[in-house]
Amino acid sequence: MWRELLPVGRHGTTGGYRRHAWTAADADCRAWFEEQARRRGLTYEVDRNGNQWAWWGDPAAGGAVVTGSHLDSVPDGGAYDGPLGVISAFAALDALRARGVTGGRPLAIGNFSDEEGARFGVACVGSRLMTGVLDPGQARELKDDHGVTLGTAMERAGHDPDAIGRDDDRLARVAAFVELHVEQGRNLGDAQVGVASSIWPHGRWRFDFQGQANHAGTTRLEDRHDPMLAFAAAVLKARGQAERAGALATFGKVSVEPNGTNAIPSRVTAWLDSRAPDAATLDMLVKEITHESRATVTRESYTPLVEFDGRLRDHLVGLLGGVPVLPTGAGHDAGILASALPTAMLFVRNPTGASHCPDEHAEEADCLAGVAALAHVLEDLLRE
Ligand code: HGY
Ligand code: MN
Ligand code: MN
Ligand code: MN
Repeated sequence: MWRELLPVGRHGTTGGYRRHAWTAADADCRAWFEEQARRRGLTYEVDRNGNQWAWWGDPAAGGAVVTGSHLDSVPDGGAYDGPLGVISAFAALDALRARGVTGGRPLAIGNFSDEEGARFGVACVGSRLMTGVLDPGQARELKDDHGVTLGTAMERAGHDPDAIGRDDDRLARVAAFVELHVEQGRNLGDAQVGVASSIWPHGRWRFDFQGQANHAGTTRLEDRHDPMLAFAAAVLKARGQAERAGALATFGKVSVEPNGTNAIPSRVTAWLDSRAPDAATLDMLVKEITHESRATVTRESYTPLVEFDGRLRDHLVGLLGGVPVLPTGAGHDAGILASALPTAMLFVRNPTGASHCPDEHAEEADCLAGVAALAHVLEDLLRE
Protein backbone atom coordinates (compact mmCIF):
# COMPACT_ATOMS: atom_id res chain seq x y z
CA MET A 1 0.00 0.00 0.00
CA TRP A 2 2.87 2.37 0.61
CA ARG A 3 3.68 1.95 -3.06
CA GLU A 4 0.65 4.23 -3.56
CA LEU A 5 2.63 6.81 -1.64
CA LEU A 6 5.88 6.27 -3.51
CA PRO A 7 5.08 8.66 -6.38
CA VAL A 8 3.79 11.28 -3.95
CA GLY A 9 6.30 13.96 -3.21
CA ARG A 10 9.01 12.47 -5.44
CA HIS A 11 10.55 15.92 -5.86
CA GLY A 12 14.07 14.62 -5.49
CA THR A 13 16.96 15.39 -7.79
CA THR A 14 18.69 12.04 -7.53
CA GLY A 15 15.62 9.82 -7.29
CA GLY A 16 15.19 10.42 -3.61
CA TYR A 17 12.43 12.32 -1.90
CA ARG A 18 12.21 15.93 -0.80
CA ARG A 19 8.98 15.78 1.19
CA HIS A 20 9.89 18.80 3.32
CA ALA A 21 7.57 20.58 5.73
CA TRP A 22 4.99 22.94 4.25
CA THR A 23 6.08 22.43 0.63
CA ALA A 24 4.07 21.24 -2.38
CA ALA A 25 5.40 17.70 -1.82
CA ASP A 26 4.27 17.86 1.81
CA ALA A 27 0.85 19.07 0.69
CA ASP A 28 0.62 16.04 -1.63
CA CYS A 29 1.31 13.71 1.30
CA ARG A 30 -1.15 15.48 3.55
CA ALA A 31 -3.84 15.26 0.86
CA TRP A 32 -3.08 11.53 0.57
CA PHE A 33 -3.48 11.13 4.36
CA GLU A 34 -6.81 12.98 4.37
CA GLU A 35 -8.10 10.86 1.49
CA GLN A 36 -7.09 7.63 3.28
CA ALA A 37 -8.96 8.82 6.38
CA ARG A 38 -12.11 9.90 4.59
CA ARG A 39 -12.35 6.77 2.39
CA ARG A 40 -12.46 4.77 5.68
CA GLY A 41 -15.11 7.03 7.21
CA LEU A 42 -12.67 8.17 9.92
CA THR A 43 -13.02 11.55 11.63
CA TYR A 44 -10.30 13.68 10.06
CA GLU A 45 -8.73 16.71 11.74
CA VAL A 46 -5.61 18.85 11.73
CA ASP A 47 -4.48 20.06 15.14
CA ARG A 48 -3.09 23.47 16.04
CA ASN A 49 0.44 22.34 15.20
CA GLY A 50 -0.35 20.97 11.79
CA ASN A 51 -0.36 17.30 12.84
CA GLN A 52 -3.00 15.25 11.01
CA TRP A 53 -5.34 12.85 12.86
CA ALA A 54 -7.71 10.16 11.59
CA TRP A 55 -10.03 8.92 14.35
CA TRP A 56 -11.83 5.57 14.60
CA GLY A 57 -14.25 6.29 17.43
CA ASP A 58 -15.03 9.45 19.35
CA PRO A 59 -12.08 11.89 19.40
CA ALA A 60 -13.50 13.49 22.57
CA ALA A 61 -14.01 10.26 24.56
CA GLY A 62 -10.51 10.08 26.02
CA GLY A 63 -8.38 6.96 26.65
CA ALA A 64 -7.41 6.80 22.99
CA VAL A 65 -4.69 4.63 21.52
CA VAL A 66 -2.69 6.50 18.89
CA THR A 67 -0.45 5.05 16.20
CA GLY A 68 1.25 6.57 13.16
CA SER A 69 4.48 8.38 12.32
CA HIS A 70 5.48 11.09 9.81
CA LEU A 71 5.38 11.58 6.03
CA ASP A 72 8.12 14.15 5.58
CA SER A 73 11.67 13.16 4.56
CA VAL A 74 15.27 14.29 4.63
CA PRO A 75 16.69 15.62 1.31
CA ASP A 76 16.87 12.67 -1.12
CA GLY A 77 15.45 10.43 1.58
CA GLY A 78 13.87 7.04 1.23
CA ALA A 79 10.27 5.87 0.89
CA TYR A 80 9.94 4.00 4.17
CA ASP A 81 11.26 6.24 6.99
CA GLY A 82 7.98 7.69 8.23
CA PRO A 83 5.49 6.57 5.56
CA LEU A 84 5.82 2.92 6.57
CA GLY A 85 4.46 3.78 10.02
CA VAL A 86 1.54 5.79 8.67
CA ILE A 87 0.58 3.34 5.94
CA SER A 88 0.95 0.33 8.29
CA ALA A 89 -1.41 2.10 10.70
CA PHE A 90 -4.13 2.35 8.05
CA ALA A 91 -3.46 -1.26 6.98
CA ALA A 92 -3.63 -2.46 10.59
CA LEU A 93 -6.96 -0.66 11.07
CA ASP A 94 -8.27 -2.36 7.93
CA ALA A 95 -7.15 -5.72 9.34
CA LEU A 96 -8.92 -5.08 12.66
CA ARG A 97 -12.14 -4.17 10.92
CA ALA A 98 -11.85 -7.19 8.60
CA ARG A 99 -11.76 -9.51 11.61
CA GLY A 100 -14.71 -7.79 13.23
CA VAL A 101 -12.87 -5.91 15.96
CA THR A 102 -15.12 -3.08 17.10
CA GLY A 103 -12.48 -1.25 19.18
CA GLY A 104 -13.45 -0.19 22.68
CA ARG A 105 -11.10 2.71 23.14
CA PRO A 106 -10.92 5.25 20.30
CA LEU A 107 -8.04 4.68 17.87
CA ALA A 108 -6.29 7.57 16.12
CA ILE A 109 -3.80 7.44 13.27
CA GLY A 110 -1.38 10.37 13.26
CA ASN A 111 0.86 12.07 10.72
CA PHE A 112 3.19 14.24 12.82
CA SER A 113 4.33 17.35 11.04
CA ASP A 114 7.98 18.13 10.17
CA GLU A 115 9.62 15.18 11.94
CA GLU A 116 12.89 15.32 10.00
CA GLY A 117 13.44 19.04 10.44
CA ALA A 118 14.98 19.00 6.93
CA ARG A 119 13.76 22.48 6.00
CA PHE A 120 13.86 24.49 9.24
CA GLY A 121 16.61 22.61 11.09
CA VAL A 122 14.73 21.36 14.15
CA ALA A 123 13.41 17.77 14.16
CA CYS A 124 9.99 16.65 15.42
CA VAL A 125 8.49 20.14 15.27
CA GLY A 126 4.85 18.92 15.33
CA SER A 127 5.31 16.61 18.31
CA ARG A 128 7.67 19.01 20.11
CA LEU A 129 5.13 21.84 19.84
CA MET A 130 2.32 19.55 20.95
CA THR A 131 4.20 18.47 24.10
CA GLY A 132 5.49 21.97 24.85
CA VAL A 133 9.22 21.19 24.45
CA LEU A 134 9.52 23.68 21.58
CA ASP A 135 8.62 27.32 22.21
CA PRO A 136 6.00 28.49 19.65
CA GLY A 137 7.63 31.93 19.30
CA GLN A 138 11.02 30.40 18.55
CA ALA A 139 9.43 27.87 16.19
CA ARG A 140 7.70 30.57 14.15
CA GLU A 141 11.05 32.28 13.56
CA LEU A 142 12.94 29.17 12.36
CA LYS A 143 14.21 29.91 8.86
CA ASP A 144 14.84 27.71 5.83
CA ASP A 145 17.81 28.17 3.47
CA HIS A 146 15.90 30.88 1.58
CA GLY A 147 15.10 32.91 4.68
CA VAL A 148 11.45 31.83 4.76
CA THR A 149 10.25 31.43 8.35
CA LEU A 150 8.26 28.44 9.57
CA GLY A 151 5.45 30.87 10.43
CA THR A 152 5.31 32.19 6.88
CA ALA A 153 5.53 28.71 5.38
CA MET A 154 2.66 27.48 7.57
CA GLU A 155 0.58 30.55 6.66
CA ARG A 156 1.21 30.02 2.93
CA ALA A 157 0.06 26.43 3.39
CA GLY A 158 -3.18 27.69 4.93
CA HIS A 159 -2.31 27.01 8.56
CA ASP A 160 -2.49 29.63 11.32
CA PRO A 161 1.02 30.01 12.78
CA ASP A 162 -0.34 31.90 15.79
CA ALA A 163 -2.29 28.81 16.88
CA ILE A 164 0.78 26.61 17.45
CA GLY A 165 1.68 25.54 20.97
CA ARG A 166 1.31 22.92 23.70
CA ASP A 167 -1.88 20.87 23.27
CA ASP A 168 -2.76 19.65 26.77
CA ASP A 169 -6.35 18.92 25.86
CA ARG A 170 -5.31 16.56 23.08
CA LEU A 171 -2.60 14.89 25.16
CA ALA A 172 -5.12 14.32 27.99
CA ARG A 173 -7.30 12.28 25.60
CA VAL A 174 -4.50 9.85 24.69
CA ALA A 175 -3.74 6.73 26.77
CA ALA A 176 -0.85 5.34 24.71
CA PHE A 177 1.13 5.93 21.49
CA VAL A 178 2.74 3.16 19.40
CA GLU A 179 4.91 4.12 16.40
CA LEU A 180 5.89 1.53 13.80
CA HIS A 181 9.09 2.47 11.96
CA VAL A 182 11.53 0.90 9.53
CA GLU A 183 14.64 -0.12 11.45
CA GLN A 184 17.59 2.02 10.41
CA GLY A 185 20.65 0.02 11.20
CA ARG A 186 20.32 -3.62 10.10
CA ASN A 187 20.06 -4.59 13.80
CA LEU A 188 17.11 -6.98 13.62
CA GLY A 189 19.16 -9.76 12.04
CA ASP A 190 16.77 -12.57 11.09
CA ALA A 191 13.81 -11.13 13.03
CA GLN A 192 11.14 -9.38 10.98
CA VAL A 193 9.88 -7.20 13.83
CA GLY A 194 11.42 -5.79 17.01
CA VAL A 195 10.56 -3.47 19.90
CA ALA A 196 12.52 -0.33 20.85
CA SER A 197 14.12 -0.06 24.28
CA SER A 198 15.55 3.45 24.01
CA ILE A 199 16.66 6.31 21.78
CA TRP A 200 20.24 7.58 22.13
CA PRO A 201 20.67 11.19 23.24
CA HIS A 202 21.36 13.28 20.14
CA GLY A 203 21.47 16.84 18.94
CA ARG A 204 22.40 19.37 16.24
CA TRP A 205 25.03 22.12 16.62
CA ARG A 206 25.75 24.93 14.15
CA PHE A 207 29.46 25.75 13.65
CA ASP A 208 30.26 29.22 12.23
CA PHE A 209 33.85 29.42 10.94
CA GLN A 210 34.79 33.05 10.25
CA GLY A 211 37.47 33.84 7.65
CA GLN A 212 38.53 36.65 5.34
CA ALA A 213 37.42 36.67 1.72
CA ASN A 214 40.25 37.19 -0.73
CA HIS A 215 41.54 36.33 -4.18
CA ALA A 216 42.35 32.65 -4.73
CA GLY A 217 44.99 33.51 -7.30
CA THR A 218 46.92 36.34 -5.68
CA THR A 219 46.71 35.90 -1.89
CA ARG A 220 49.85 34.23 -0.49
CA LEU A 221 49.16 31.17 1.68
CA GLU A 222 50.71 32.82 4.75
CA ASP A 223 48.38 35.81 4.37
CA ARG A 224 45.17 33.80 4.29
CA HIS A 225 42.40 33.46 6.91
CA ASP A 226 40.69 30.50 5.25
CA PRO A 227 37.69 29.12 7.26
CA MET A 228 37.60 26.03 5.06
CA LEU A 229 40.78 24.80 6.77
CA ALA A 230 39.21 25.16 10.22
CA PHE A 231 36.08 23.37 8.96
CA ALA A 232 38.12 20.50 7.49
CA ALA A 233 40.04 20.14 10.76
CA ALA A 234 36.76 19.98 12.70
CA VAL A 235 35.42 17.23 10.41
CA LEU A 236 38.53 15.10 10.88
CA LYS A 237 38.52 15.74 14.64
CA ALA A 238 34.83 14.79 14.88
CA ARG A 239 35.53 11.46 13.23
CA GLY A 240 38.50 10.67 15.45
CA GLN A 241 36.77 11.69 18.69
CA ALA A 242 33.59 9.79 17.79
CA GLU A 243 35.57 6.61 17.16
CA ARG A 244 37.32 6.97 20.52
CA ALA A 245 33.97 7.61 22.29
CA GLY A 246 32.04 4.77 20.60
CA ALA A 247 29.60 7.43 19.38
CA LEU A 248 28.55 9.14 16.14
CA ALA A 249 29.33 12.57 14.67
CA THR A 250 28.32 13.80 11.22
CA PHE A 251 28.80 17.07 9.39
CA GLY A 252 26.14 16.51 6.71
CA LYS A 253 25.26 20.07 5.80
CA VAL A 254 27.60 22.96 5.03
CA SER A 255 27.23 26.39 3.45
CA VAL A 256 30.11 28.49 2.13
CA GLU A 257 30.08 32.26 1.60
CA PRO A 258 30.50 33.64 -1.00
CA ASN A 259 30.82 30.12 -2.47
CA GLY A 260 32.99 31.10 -5.44
CA THR A 261 35.58 28.80 -6.99
CA ASN A 262 38.22 31.54 -7.13
CA ALA A 263 37.50 33.29 -3.81
CA ILE A 264 38.79 32.34 -0.38
CA PRO A 265 35.60 32.00 1.71
CA SER A 266 34.62 34.71 4.17
CA ARG A 267 32.62 32.22 6.22
CA VAL A 268 31.82 28.50 6.40
CA THR A 269 28.73 27.38 8.31
CA ALA A 270 28.45 23.66 9.08
CA TRP A 271 25.96 21.61 11.08
CA LEU A 272 27.10 18.79 13.37
CA ASP A 273 24.70 15.93 14.12
CA SER A 274 26.03 13.95 17.05
CA ARG A 275 24.68 10.96 18.99
CA ALA A 276 25.93 8.72 21.78
CA PRO A 277 24.72 5.89 24.04
CA ASP A 278 24.53 8.29 27.03
CA ALA A 279 24.43 12.03 27.68
CA ALA A 280 27.85 12.25 29.34
CA THR A 281 29.54 10.68 26.31
CA LEU A 282 27.62 12.97 23.95
CA ASP A 283 28.43 16.10 25.94
CA MET A 284 32.12 15.15 26.13
CA LEU A 285 32.26 14.35 22.41
CA VAL A 286 30.76 17.69 21.36
CA LYS A 287 33.04 19.51 23.80
CA GLU A 288 36.10 17.79 22.27
CA ILE A 289 34.99 18.61 18.71
CA THR A 290 34.25 22.23 19.69
CA HIS A 291 37.50 22.69 21.62
CA GLU A 292 40.05 24.76 19.60
CA SER A 293 37.75 24.55 16.54
CA ARG A 294 37.90 28.36 16.16
CA ALA A 295 34.16 28.25 15.43
CA THR A 296 31.25 29.97 17.09
CA VAL A 297 29.08 26.99 18.12
CA THR A 298 25.31 27.18 18.69
CA ARG A 299 23.24 24.22 19.89
CA GLU A 300 20.14 24.12 17.70
CA SER A 301 18.33 21.07 19.06
CA TYR A 302 18.90 18.37 21.66
CA THR A 303 16.99 15.22 22.61
CA PRO A 304 18.00 13.56 25.91
CA LEU A 305 18.14 9.78 26.30
CA VAL A 306 14.66 8.31 25.87
CA GLU A 307 13.91 5.11 27.79
CA PHE A 308 10.57 3.80 26.55
CA ASP A 309 7.89 2.85 29.10
CA GLY A 310 9.13 -0.52 30.44
CA ARG A 311 5.71 -1.95 31.23
CA LEU A 312 4.30 -1.17 27.77
CA ARG A 313 7.52 -2.35 26.13
CA ASP A 314 7.45 -5.70 27.95
CA HIS A 315 3.74 -6.06 27.27
CA LEU A 316 4.35 -5.66 23.52
CA VAL A 317 7.26 -8.12 23.60
CA GLY A 318 4.99 -10.64 25.30
CA LEU A 319 2.19 -10.08 22.79
CA LEU A 320 4.61 -10.59 19.91
CA GLY A 321 6.12 -13.77 21.30
CA GLY A 322 9.49 -12.51 22.43
CA VAL A 323 10.81 -10.35 19.60
CA PRO A 324 14.18 -8.58 19.91
CA VAL A 325 14.37 -5.41 22.03
CA LEU A 326 16.90 -2.85 20.77
CA PRO A 327 18.02 0.77 21.13
CA THR A 328 18.18 3.17 18.23
CA GLY A 329 20.32 6.15 17.33
CA ALA A 330 17.51 7.62 15.25
CA GLY A 331 15.16 10.22 16.65
CA HIS A 332 11.41 9.74 16.37
CA ASP A 333 8.17 11.45 17.33
CA ALA A 334 7.74 8.57 19.78
CA GLY A 335 10.89 9.84 21.50
CA ILE A 336 9.26 13.22 22.02
CA LEU A 337 5.80 11.94 22.99
CA ALA A 338 7.41 9.56 25.51
CA SER A 339 7.89 12.60 27.77
CA ALA A 340 4.12 13.06 27.93
CA LEU A 341 2.51 9.61 27.68
CA PRO A 342 3.14 5.81 27.65
CA THR A 343 4.89 5.25 24.32
CA ALA A 344 6.38 2.30 22.45
CA MET A 345 7.98 1.63 19.06
CA LEU A 346 7.84 -1.34 16.74
CA PHE A 347 10.67 -1.80 14.23
CA VAL A 348 10.39 -3.55 10.86
CA ARG A 349 13.49 -5.20 9.44
CA ASN A 350 15.60 -3.23 6.99
CA PRO A 351 17.85 -5.77 5.23
CA THR A 352 20.65 -3.34 4.40
CA GLY A 353 20.20 -0.80 7.22
CA ALA A 354 20.38 1.96 4.58
CA SER A 355 18.20 4.92 5.53
CA HIS A 356 17.96 8.66 4.88
CA CYS A 357 18.88 7.80 1.27
CA PRO A 358 17.11 6.54 -1.88
CA ASP A 359 18.38 2.97 -1.22
CA GLU A 360 16.26 2.67 1.94
CA HIS A 361 14.24 -0.52 1.61
CA ALA A 362 12.13 -3.08 3.46
CA GLU A 363 10.95 -6.38 2.02
CA GLU A 364 7.20 -6.75 1.38
CA ALA A 365 7.00 -9.82 3.65
CA ASP A 366 8.63 -7.89 6.50
CA CYS A 367 6.32 -4.92 6.01
CA LEU A 368 3.29 -7.22 6.14
CA ALA A 369 4.68 -8.86 9.29
CA GLY A 370 4.89 -5.35 10.74
CA VAL A 371 1.26 -4.65 9.90
CA ALA A 372 0.19 -7.94 11.51
CA ALA A 373 2.22 -7.17 14.63
CA LEU A 374 0.80 -3.65 14.86
CA ALA A 375 -2.76 -4.95 14.40
CA HIS A 376 -2.20 -7.54 17.14
CA VAL A 377 -0.84 -4.90 19.53
CA LEU A 378 -3.62 -2.41 18.75
CA GLU A 379 -6.35 -5.02 19.19
CA ASP A 380 -5.00 -5.71 22.66
CA LEU A 381 -4.53 -2.07 23.64
CA LEU A 382 -7.98 -1.04 22.36
CA ARG A 383 -9.70 -3.32 24.83
CA GLU A 384 -10.99 -1.23 27.75
O1 HGY B 1 17.45 12.37 12.54
C1 HGY B 1 16.79 11.45 12.97
O2 HGY B 1 17.28 10.62 13.69
C2 HGY B 1 15.35 11.31 12.63
O3 HGY B 1 15.24 10.55 11.48
N1 HGY B 1 14.67 12.56 12.53
MN1 MN C 1 14.43 9.88 9.61
MN1 MN D 1 11.41 8.59 10.80
MN1 MN E 1 12.57 9.93 13.02
